[in-house]
Amino acid sequence: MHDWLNNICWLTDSYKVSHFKQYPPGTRRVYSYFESRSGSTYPEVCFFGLRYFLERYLAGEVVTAAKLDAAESLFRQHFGGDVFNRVGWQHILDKHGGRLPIVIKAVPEGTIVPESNVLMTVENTDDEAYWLTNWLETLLVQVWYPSTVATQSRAMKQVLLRFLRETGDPSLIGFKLHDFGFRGVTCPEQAALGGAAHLVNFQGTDTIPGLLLARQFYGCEMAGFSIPAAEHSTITSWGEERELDAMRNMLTQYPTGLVACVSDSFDIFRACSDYWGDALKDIVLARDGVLVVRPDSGDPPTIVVEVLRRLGESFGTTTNSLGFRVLHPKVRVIQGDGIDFTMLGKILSAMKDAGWSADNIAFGSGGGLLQKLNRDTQRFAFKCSSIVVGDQERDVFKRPVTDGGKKSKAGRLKLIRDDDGNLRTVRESELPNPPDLLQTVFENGRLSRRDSFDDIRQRSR
Ligand code: AOY
Repeated sequence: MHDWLNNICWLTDSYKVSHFKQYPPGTRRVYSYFESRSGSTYPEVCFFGLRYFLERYLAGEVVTAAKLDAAESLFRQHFGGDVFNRVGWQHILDKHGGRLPIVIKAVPEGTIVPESNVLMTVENTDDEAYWLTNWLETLLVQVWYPSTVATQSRAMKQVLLRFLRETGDPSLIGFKLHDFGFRGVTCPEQAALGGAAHLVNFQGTDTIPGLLLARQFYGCEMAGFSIPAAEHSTITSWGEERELDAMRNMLTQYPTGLVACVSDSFDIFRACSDYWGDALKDIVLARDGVLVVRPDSGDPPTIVVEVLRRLGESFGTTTNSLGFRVLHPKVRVIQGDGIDFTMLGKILSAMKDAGWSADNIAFGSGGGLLQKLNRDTQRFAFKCSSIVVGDQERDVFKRPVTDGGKKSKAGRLKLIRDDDGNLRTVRESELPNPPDLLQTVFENGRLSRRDSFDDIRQRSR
């Protein structure tokens, strides 16, 4: 029951079921590649997540007689006729023991690749399975999602690092952007992929499935960390007249370490000035730990600066060597409402303009981190660039007059580092040197040794 989707015969688009009859007669090889086309939102891509798709859906003896029977029956109803290539799939079962006769090469995960370069190539290894290469497009292109999350989270890291360098301490970067996104995605599998992708660049997360994916598929024992934190229900359930007691309770229940408390349930300004900054001030200062105050409504740049002003007024500040103010070390702020790439820069700018170091704040991001993006954010596409028909190899490409930005590359491709140190896509035939950076990750059902999460993080750094 839990494995109801797990059949490669139906992890594709319906029309692809019909494509085996549509290639030129005599086609023996179909070679396709995956890229982030030019004009993407972020100029360089962090490639991440392929191992999950390969191991979860494509590795091993994925074709069985039972799965072929089930697919044949489904497609007979779906198409109202015998469109399904039972003979072709039966060949994979009989001749290859149900392992896919495909070779996939890809850039190592975590590599930062400028847009418009090959990231992955796919080709059949058995002449009879020429139709299988692009059957796999649908599933393989889904790597767009973890790659786009990793790409955008890395771009947000660059913004944070710029402000930390200008106003504070860049060594704090690992916990400056916390993943709040689980509830805003469509399903636990997406949370796992997006959550793990964010952890390529950061160490703070509340998205538990991301940890599990990093552990299960990339061998990372514990990829991310969190702290005790309030939500509105744990504060508002005390009633407005006892909000102060709710906040005091947070400090006494967690007498040491970091603790975060959402503070806008009724009046964020009263909470900062009268509760944290007055009634509870001595407890906060006596605590062996850090109180993190969380506003959660209003115009984020305005509210953050005002919260800092009030906390600074009550708890005091110091001025760092760069000339920016830092709150008393027992008090910090986390802004988790409205955070996306654009808002992050606006808040940090407003803080800097008001003389505040970025050291004072961390951010939480949910929808803006895991959901407010799509395949067009990085213009990801998978296209055939070469075929073999009979004994003739031919270039394949598209070049629509209606959109020059959609033209695709031709030929068998490799990714190289050129003399200037830049990554570039050239034809495979263009000389053995420099060497191809694409590595074989899947060959006839078998996976290559996986990258560790640490290696992936190191590449992205
Ligand atoms: N978590 C830091 C630890 C996490 C959260 C998760 C949606 C945290 C809040 C916090 O401090 O306030 C999902 C919203 C918030």
